[in-house]
Amino acid sequence: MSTPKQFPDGFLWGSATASYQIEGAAREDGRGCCIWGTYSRTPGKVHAGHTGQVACDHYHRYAEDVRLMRDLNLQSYRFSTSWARVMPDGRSINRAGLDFYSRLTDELLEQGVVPWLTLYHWDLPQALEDQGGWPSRDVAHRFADYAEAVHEALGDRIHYWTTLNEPWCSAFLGYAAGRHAPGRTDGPDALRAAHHLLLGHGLALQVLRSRDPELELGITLNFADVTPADPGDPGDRDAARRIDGMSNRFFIEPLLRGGYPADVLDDLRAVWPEDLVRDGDLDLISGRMDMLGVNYYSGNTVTGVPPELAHEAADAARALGRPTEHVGSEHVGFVPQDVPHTAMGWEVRPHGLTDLLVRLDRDYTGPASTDLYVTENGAAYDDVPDDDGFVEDTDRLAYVADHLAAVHAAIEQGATVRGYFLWSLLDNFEWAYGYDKRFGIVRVDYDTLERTPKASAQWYAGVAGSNRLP
Ligand code: GBH
Repeated sequence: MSTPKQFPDGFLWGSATASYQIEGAAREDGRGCCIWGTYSRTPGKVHAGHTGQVACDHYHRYAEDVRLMRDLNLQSYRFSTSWARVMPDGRSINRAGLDFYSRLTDELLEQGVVPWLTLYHWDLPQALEDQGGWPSRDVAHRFADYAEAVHEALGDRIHYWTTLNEPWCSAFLGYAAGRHAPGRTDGPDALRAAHHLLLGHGLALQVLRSRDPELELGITLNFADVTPADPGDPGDRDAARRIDGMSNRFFIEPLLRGGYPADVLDDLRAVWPEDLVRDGDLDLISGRMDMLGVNYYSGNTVTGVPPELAHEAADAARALGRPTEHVGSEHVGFVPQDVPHTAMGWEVRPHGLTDLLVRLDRDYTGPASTDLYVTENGAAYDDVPDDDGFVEDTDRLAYVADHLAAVHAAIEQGATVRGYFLWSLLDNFEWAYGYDKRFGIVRVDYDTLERTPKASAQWYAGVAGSNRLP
């Protein structure tokens, strides 16, 4: 018998969702169209032609969902606001859209659940994509205006504000690989998007800070556990440096060290737009953050070619014309490991989360006195409901338990981790996979829209209620 793992006092237990993935009501109360609406209606882009038109119908069922959170002992709820609901054309304010988030916030507070707001979880108003999207610098300024509008409506009741969710995905899956909305495949545009997302973060941070110095402000990034296939092989080590550079350091370094990593800029020199970064941008981007949100799911073992041949190999990969998110490192190979996988095909690598949190604290957030929160972690598995809709999801439960043990280990090693948000509260629209992949600890029956907590939810309620891992 091992002893239960106790978490620090005040550790924040929550769950997370995102607007486009759960709300539905895509045409209600003046909501504008967003890039995921357009993308999901484009044949061949999303599994089985699924869209977010109805999703979990959270827009109408939010009160029931908040009660569910309370019943599950959740202390905090991380949700995102839909820019196109608040600003249907990306510019002018839609009062009815803001009212929904106001009702949601009131309901959360009434049930004793701390609201944690994310301003952007991938659903750019289509009108702004039509004007160039994130590769266009103007969108960063529009984002700051949007942040101001949301703060004007909710700032009196919400303390935790994160600007962006996973800008890596928006930039590289959306504009380089084309596997996410808006489905474009242009390397330099993806880099423009990445920089303008960060700039938008910096501008929004400045607006929010000046409106209320008491807010807890930050951003959420996705991180991957990257290891070389053969640590003794220089090509493999270089591949790991590159993928770690693009997936992890490309965003964290401008935010917390004031500049893009030199080795990554070097990898990108053939595609980096010369005029992209203007004077003052990096000062804005590196504005003080109170917290960093860490999304962690998995990682990769990578292999390269000898460094002297890397550029040739990248050219060859590009010439094959297969769009990839790994801009500038097209030649890197991914070596599947003989470990358990989730239904997404992602490797289960809990130890990577300990290493990541310890590294972030030591190299980035610790020195800056920025708190770490795990803002997403969870897994999709092929759930089998019984006749009552109950799912005995031992696999998901084990995934979460192992990753919570990894978080606990990082805290024991000194990392300042203040909370954990499980992805996700509900089964929902899993982007390009539609409703085919289920991440919820609560099952959603997409015919009746009925919610049924799974075994993992009951278990997680126990953890959240006792502040310790059994
Ligand atoms: C998150 O993104 C999103 O924020 C959320 O909306 C989504 O529903 C959820 O995850 C589940 O997909 O390099 O081995 O880690 C996930 C971001 C980035 C995670 C790419 C998987 C590739 C596998 N993903 N990553 S790995």
